Amino acid sequence: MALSLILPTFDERDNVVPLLERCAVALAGVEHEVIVVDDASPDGTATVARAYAARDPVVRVIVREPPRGLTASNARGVAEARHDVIAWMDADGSMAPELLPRLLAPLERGEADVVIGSRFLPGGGIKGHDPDAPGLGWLGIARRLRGTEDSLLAVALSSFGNWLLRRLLSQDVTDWTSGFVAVRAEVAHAIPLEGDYGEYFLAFVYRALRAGYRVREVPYVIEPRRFGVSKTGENVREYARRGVQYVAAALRVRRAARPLRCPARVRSTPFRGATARDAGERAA
Ligand SMILES: Nc1nc2c(ncn2[C@@H]2O[C@H](COP(=O)(O)OP(=O)(O)O)[C@@H](O)[C@H]2O)c(=O)[nH]1
Ligand SMILES: [Mg+2]
Repeated sequence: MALSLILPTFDERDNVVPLLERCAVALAGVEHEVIVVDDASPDGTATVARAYAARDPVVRVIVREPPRGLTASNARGVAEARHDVIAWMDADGSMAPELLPRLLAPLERGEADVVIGSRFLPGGGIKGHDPDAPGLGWLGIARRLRGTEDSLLAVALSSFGNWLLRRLLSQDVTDWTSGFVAVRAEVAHAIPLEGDYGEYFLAFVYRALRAGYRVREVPYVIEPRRFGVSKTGENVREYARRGVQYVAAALRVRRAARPLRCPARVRSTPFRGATARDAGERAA
């Protein structure tokens, strides 16, 4: 089993090389390639990534033309992937590549088709969570986020959003917005990544579940971003816009997957004359 790891980047100049170095160590025992998909970052991410790739032949750097987009970048990575397992994760250093072998294990054992890194399983944790000192709850999280590039508001909204998504979609998955995942290549090719930003993830996982693929989660603790800024949002208005995008995507995939009305019930409805209203009611 060999791995294609996709790293989408936009303005991650100070994060991408340290991450590539960590990937090389974490994946030393795994046949792999790393595909950096950069959206022509103005900060020169592609330049530093290419300088690294010149020294490490398993790393490829793809620079996309505008318009930029996280979903389109991950989809491009999937299209370029050569191996039988495909994984993708954020490239800001918040997700530990050291977790990758644990994501791959259930795929290797043939026990799963999709393995998600989850912040919400026991043993996992949101940004600012300290597994060695979990006390103080949100107060401790707020304190530990100070001096990082992540905000308490973003972390709280992400937790609330996932609570809501578990109710809208399924409790079988705890982290519907993870974005840290390893999948059998067949699944990634069967279920295209669709959307604009992070909402592609919940749609992908929901469709995979509905298609009968085996979805597993592995807990991990996400780290706050140290360099650069979040592209999810920087203020309440931007988070609200993303939130609406995510919930709309959840409702859309849920609706698309709803089975058609039971035909037996439609047939047993007595025919009461062909008025437009009756026809409308039956079709509803
Ligand atoms: N290629 C590409 N990557 C993106 C884009 N937007 C965000 N990313 C990357 O997606 C990952 C997650 O973005 P991030 O800003 O960390 O979002 P946050 O974790 O929700 O704050 C990072 O690796 C970003 O560089 C984009 O438009 N194009
Ligand atoms: Mg991030």
